Amino acid sequence: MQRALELAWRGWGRVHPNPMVGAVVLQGHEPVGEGWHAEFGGPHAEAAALDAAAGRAAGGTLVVTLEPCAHAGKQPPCVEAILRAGVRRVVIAASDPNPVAAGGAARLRAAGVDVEIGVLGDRAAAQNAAFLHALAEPARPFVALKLATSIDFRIADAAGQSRWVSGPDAREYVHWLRAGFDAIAVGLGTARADDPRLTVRAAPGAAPGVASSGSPDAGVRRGILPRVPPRRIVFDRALELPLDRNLVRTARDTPTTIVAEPGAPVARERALDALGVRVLRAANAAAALRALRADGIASLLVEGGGHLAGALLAADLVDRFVWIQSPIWLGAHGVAAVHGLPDASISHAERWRSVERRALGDDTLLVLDRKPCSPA
Ligand code: AOF
Ligand code: ZN
Repeated sequence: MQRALELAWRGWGRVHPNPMVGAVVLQGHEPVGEGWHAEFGGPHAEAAALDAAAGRAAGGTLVVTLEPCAHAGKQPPCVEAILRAGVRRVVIAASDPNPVAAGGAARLRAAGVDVEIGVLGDRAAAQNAAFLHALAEPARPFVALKLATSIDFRIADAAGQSRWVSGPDAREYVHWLRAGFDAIAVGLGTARADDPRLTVRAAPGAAPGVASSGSPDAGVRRGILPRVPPRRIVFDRALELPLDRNLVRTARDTPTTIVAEPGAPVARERALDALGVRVLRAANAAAALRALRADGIASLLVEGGGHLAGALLAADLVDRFVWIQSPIWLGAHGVAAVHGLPDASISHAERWRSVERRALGDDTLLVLDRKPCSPA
C-alpha cells in the first residue's frame, strides 16, 4: 500500500478535482503490475495496473488506495475489470464516498472476492483531502494555508523584506504544491509588497529530499506541471491593489480574481476589468470562500500574509496548515506570520494533527490538519 500511495502522487496537478489513485497487482508477495491515475478523465489506476500485469492478475491480489469504482463514468467500471482479470483479493486504503462511483467493495464481495478496507486509510485520506472535502463540505473550497516562517514565526524582517526566508529546496516544494490546487491566494499586503506571480515554475536543481511517508521526494516532484494552471486570488477589500503589480499585469495569461467588499469602488472594478482581472464581492471571509467555490474553486492554497492567515484561522476556515520553518531568527519587529488570533487556553485549544514532517534542505516542513480527514 505504501508503494500504491507513492504511485498515486504521480497524478498530483494532473487529475484534480478527481482523486489521485495508485494500485499494485501482486502474485503472492511479488508485484506483477503497477498503475496510477495519470490524467483527469483518463484510465483509472486499477485498470492501468491490471493492464501492466498483462494477464498475470488471475488468482492474485490488487492493492489500491481508493475503493474501486462501480460506475461507468468517463471510464468503465473498475470492478468489472477486476472481476474479468480473476483477481481473488482486493486490499483498499480508503472507501470512496462519491455517491456516483461508490459501492465497489460490496459489488466485489458479492462476486466472491475477498475485500479488506482501511489499510493505511488515514494516509490515503490525507493524500486526497481536497477530493474528500469536496464531497463532505461542498459549500466552500478545501483551504490549505502555507507559510514560510522564521523560527520565531515571522514572515518578513523588520524592514518588510521576505525574500527569501526559506531556502531553494523549500521553494521548489512550494511550486510543486501549487500545481495541485485550483487557485492560489494572497492578501493585499503580500500582493503589494512582494509583487508575487503565484505561478507554477519548476525550480531546477533541488536536492532530493529525505525519504518521507507523505509527499513525494524531489526527484518525483520535478517537472510536474499542472493540467490547468491555478488561478490567482487576491483578498483586497477596497480594491487598492496597484494596477502595475504582476498579478494584474499578467491576468490575461494566468487568470486573476480579486475578492473585495460589496462597497468597494465600482470605478476601480472597471479599471481592473479592462485589464482582464475579475472582481468578486463578499462581505466576509466565509462568504468569500463560498463565492469562490461557486466560481469553480474546489481547492485553495493561501500563501499569506499574516492578516489573511489570521482572518481565515480565526473563522475556522483553514483545513490544512503547510508550515515551512527556516532556521533564522527575525526578532520582535519582524512581520508576524499570523495576526489577531483570538486567545485559546491550553486545556481547550484544538490540537491539530500532523500528516507530514520532513526536511527540505535546511528548512523543516510540517503539514498539520485541523481535523482528521475521514476516509469515508
Ligand atoms: C479517478 N481515477 O483511478 C479512480 C477513480 O469520471 P471517471 O470515470 O473518471 O470517474 C471518476 C470517479 O471514479 C472518481 O470521482 C472516484 O469516485 C472514482 N475512482 N477516479 O479519477 C481513479 N479509481
Ligand atoms: Zn475506476
